[in-house]
Amino acid sequence: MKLPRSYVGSMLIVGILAGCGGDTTGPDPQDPALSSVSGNNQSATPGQALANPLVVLMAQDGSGVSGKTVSWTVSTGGGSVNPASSTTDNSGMASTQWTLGPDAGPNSLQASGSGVTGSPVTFAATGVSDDPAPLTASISVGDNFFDPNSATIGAGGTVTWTWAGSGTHNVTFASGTNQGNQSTGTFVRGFPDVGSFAYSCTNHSGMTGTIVVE
Ligand SMILES: [Cu+2]
Repeated sequence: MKLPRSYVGSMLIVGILAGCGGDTTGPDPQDPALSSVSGNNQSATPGQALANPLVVLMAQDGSGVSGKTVSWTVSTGGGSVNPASSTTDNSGMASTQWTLGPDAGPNSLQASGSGVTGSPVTFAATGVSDDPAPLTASISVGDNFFDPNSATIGAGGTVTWTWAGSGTHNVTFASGTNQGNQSTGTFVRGFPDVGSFAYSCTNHSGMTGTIVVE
């Protein structure tokens, strides 16, 4: 859109006058400004603390401002912060630790200060549920190794070993059901209890494996 020259000129004058102190509603341009430094967009298990702290910077004319209070308030997700209020250090930085709420999904938080521009600063984080361990695992019995030699299952799950090599091997635990020597076929064992269960083929030194039950 092309505006008449006289209109543009008058708008410029209005703008300059407004910049000279006519505006009393917003923060003054010379006020310190709050901005995000690090910690945004992390994820963690619901109910757990994020790995890294949230950090904001209070700056004025390019320099950090110390001794300013920053308030940290959880907006959504139902988590918590510690501390809920912190004071900027000599470099103008303030930080807190954010523990996410109990459910998977988005969480948000605001860092705010009074009499500063850029406030509040919004942080986001995501609660991500741990994948439950699978209830089955398959292990190949080779010559002379178990592949994989470590497997993780949920309590109550089962593991199936399948003889894939040409030699004769067994699956021997310290206790519970074992499989004697064979050169073909399978062996299935259930694991009702949490723990780490080592086993071996007693025919071959170093032919060992572990079942981890979570
Ligand atoms: Cu063996």
